[in-house]
Amino acid sequence: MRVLLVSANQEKSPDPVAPLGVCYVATAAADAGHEVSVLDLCFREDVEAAVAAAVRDARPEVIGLSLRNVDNCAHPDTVSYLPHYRRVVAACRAAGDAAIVLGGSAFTTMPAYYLPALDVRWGVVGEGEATFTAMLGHLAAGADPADLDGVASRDAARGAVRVNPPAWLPSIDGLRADRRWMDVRTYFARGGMANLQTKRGCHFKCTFCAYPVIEGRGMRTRDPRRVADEVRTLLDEHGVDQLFVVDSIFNAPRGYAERVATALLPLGRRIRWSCFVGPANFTPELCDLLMAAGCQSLDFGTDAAAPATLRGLRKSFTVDDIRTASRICRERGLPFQHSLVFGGEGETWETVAQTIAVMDECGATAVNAMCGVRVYPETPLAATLLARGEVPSLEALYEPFFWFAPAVREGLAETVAAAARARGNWLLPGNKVNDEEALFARLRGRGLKGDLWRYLPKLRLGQALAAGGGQWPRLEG
Ligand code: B12
Repeated sequence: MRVLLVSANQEKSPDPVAPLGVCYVATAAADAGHEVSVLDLCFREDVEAAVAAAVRDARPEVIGLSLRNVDNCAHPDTVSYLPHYRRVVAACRAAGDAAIVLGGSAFTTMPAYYLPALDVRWGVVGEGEATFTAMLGHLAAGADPADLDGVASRDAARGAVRVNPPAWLPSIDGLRADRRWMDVRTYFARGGMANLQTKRGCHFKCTFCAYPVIEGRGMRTRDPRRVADEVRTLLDEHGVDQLFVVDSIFNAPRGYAERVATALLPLGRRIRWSCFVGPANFTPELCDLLMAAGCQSLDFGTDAAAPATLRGLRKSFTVDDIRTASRICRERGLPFQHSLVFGGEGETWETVAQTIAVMDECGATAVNAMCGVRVYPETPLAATLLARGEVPSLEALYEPFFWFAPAVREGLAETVAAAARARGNWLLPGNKVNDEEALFARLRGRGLKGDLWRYLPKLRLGQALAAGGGQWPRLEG
């Protein structure tokens, strides 16, 4: 079949993010013999014109629409992307009569919402490679794909939505994301890095997290040699030497990060990369190995640093793990960030103060803090809050919904904002206290690569020096 895949995402904060998932799906569909083209809307201002031109060129029978973000997950400056998605769907309809199939992480977290909200009949939840390809086979043969695993469908006449559970691929080792489907150079220039995946799935039980819904619970890893080959291709064929590993957590399952880093060792001097890690199972040996393999910064998915909140969120590490991991990075001079979510189950003013104090002690390069927990429909937290009557309905979670533990509901955003203001190395995506967005955009424009929060201490120093009439420190790329 003739297939057009459209990446709808236009968010450029904190960086434009290359549509890796679309590349995986496009490669699988092309390998299965379909005629595939891709339209990436990220840098396109005239959505209607871009869609019309792509449809004119590709004459698609099916348009696969990739929806990455539901919202920016940030409170109180919340952005919902639904109006933009409506515009893209309308543009697809105006341009032709191809069947539309929705997919992507946003769609997977709430298929029962998106199909009616966008008035679309078909969708795919979870991994797209096998399901979308099977669906195309059915549609080409005039068969009904509604029974396939991972297919979501909507009967417009009856208004009923059916969502079949995804059949997670037992192995992801044979998958490829052919980069010919994305503009690697533009993303490198404007986003400062390329992206790469080494595993899928998350078996952790954090109550609020949608990763197991999006990627499945079972962790499936790639052969580290294939990962290294992919990095080599990005380096040699695309000239990209800065990468972000998009795995939900890089240092799990136990031993795998070591194997990937070992495979990357021969490239260690030529590449720079970053990833999300957990504070548990983070040893000096692992840190040394990561750095030798080119790792230049780490983002810890810490969420909280008080025992009661860690328990409430069902995190699988302790405050001591956070301290130890921080010390290991600090001693080696490896830039690191802690990402936090204030206001979760078990949060009180005392735990807020504990978390802030532990952060001060840890000396992180940056702290990225969200206020209020974005509750996703399929998560354990949603089930708990619905059972306790603390959210009005399942449907209420479709629109950006942030939950605050009762003890800190009033005044949390102000308290965290004040903490951030007093420190200067804290970033609050939902509250423009130390608003780095414009500054970071300028730094990207000057060609700086990789995670820009690495530069925060120097930026603060620069601001202080400039205020006193002194010279800015040098920021290397
Ligand atoms: C890595 C990551 C980041 C990195 C990206 C770095 C980079 N250069 O790539 C950083 C830190 C920059 C980032 C930022 C943000 N992120 Co983020 N991120 C992720 C993460 C962990 C992985 C995304 C990824 O690349 N996956 C790998 C690819 C291969 O998978 P995929 O895109 O899902 O595609 C598969 C399927 O979805 C499907 N599929 C995809 N498209 C299509 C299309 C069709 C037609 C079909 C059939 C199937 C299909 O098939 C693909 C292959 O199997 C996800 C969580 C997760 N586990 O998914 C969050 C996630 C996507 N991010 C999220 C958010 C909110 C953001 C931010 C808005 C946060 C913020 N306020 O700054 C920004 C937005 C950035 C942007 N420009 O869009 C949310 C989105 C949900 C929501 N609430 O909206 C997620 C789901 C995390 C969460 N909170 O649950 N993110």
